[in-house]
Amino acid sequence: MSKFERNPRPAPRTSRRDAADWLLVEQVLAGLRSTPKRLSPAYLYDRRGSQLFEAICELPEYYLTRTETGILARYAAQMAECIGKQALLLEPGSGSSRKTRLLLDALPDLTAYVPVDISRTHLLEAARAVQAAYPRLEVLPVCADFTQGFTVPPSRRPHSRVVVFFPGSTLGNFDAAEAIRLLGLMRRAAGDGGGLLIGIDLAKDPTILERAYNDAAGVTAAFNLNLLVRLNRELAADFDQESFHHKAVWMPAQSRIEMHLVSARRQTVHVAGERVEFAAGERLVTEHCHKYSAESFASQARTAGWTPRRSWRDPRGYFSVQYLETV
Ligand code: AVI
Repeated sequence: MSKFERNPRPAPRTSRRDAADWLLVEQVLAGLRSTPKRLSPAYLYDRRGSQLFEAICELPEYYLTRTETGILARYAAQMAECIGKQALLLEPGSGSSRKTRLLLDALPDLTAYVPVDISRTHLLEAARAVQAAYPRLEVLPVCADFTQGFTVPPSRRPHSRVVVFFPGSTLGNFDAAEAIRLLGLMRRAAGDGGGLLIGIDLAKDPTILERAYNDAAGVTAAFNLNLLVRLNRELAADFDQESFHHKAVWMPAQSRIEMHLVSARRQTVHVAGERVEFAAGERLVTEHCHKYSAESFASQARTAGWTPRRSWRDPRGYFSVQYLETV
């Protein structure tokens, strides 16, 4: 039985874990009470969700990972030139650190690599693998939620500058104000003279975009629907997976793909002891994936204190990796 079944709205308790659970219940319920109903995309990434996301990155329709990897592989030497010698590389949301290796290969004199991830097991596993592959590099894993800010841990050797590496177009999952706040946190972590190397997915033909988020094999659908499984397990909810379907739609005015779970019929769902009504066809918004122009990204970055210095694209112009500095 879930701990929320008997006491669906627990009063804040003493431990940090209980406080985190309380926050989760309150945030989920607030999202389900809003119009349209909306949940944070962070909830998509439980263990199963993270596995499904890894599978998404391999899909033929999901061009993002492959395209960005291609850009990094082709231009790593130029990126390394921008980063300069004896830098410290900080990677928020590092996950498997797979793309990072392309950079590490081009940066033999890096002072330290600081992967930051909320999943301790994942983080330590990836950090161990990087350490084994680059034995002379100091690897300093930090287990933290990067959206709350980060501190750079002390390294053995002094560094010339801190460079934040934020690939994957993860910034696109944040709405404008949040994205600017996040870029500001990175600016603070990098300090004066620091850099940011960031992957940005570009706006393109909506057919290509909608296909990338509505794949034929149904992996993105499983990823989205897994959120309901998580709510059933962790918040004593009773969502019927069969009564919702996945849909990803391009919203031109906002320049974003929205991931929806659409209610197939009129229904009542219970979540942490609260009744939630869904009309037939009503959507629950689970993720925003913003797509940028060079200008729209540069404007957000400038607002957060970054100056664009250099950018690289793939031949089709689908994706861009950008290097920015603090001055
Ligand atoms: C993690 N993030 C950059 C992905 C994206 O494309 O916005 C998440 C994702 N959602 C569905 N497919 C992939």
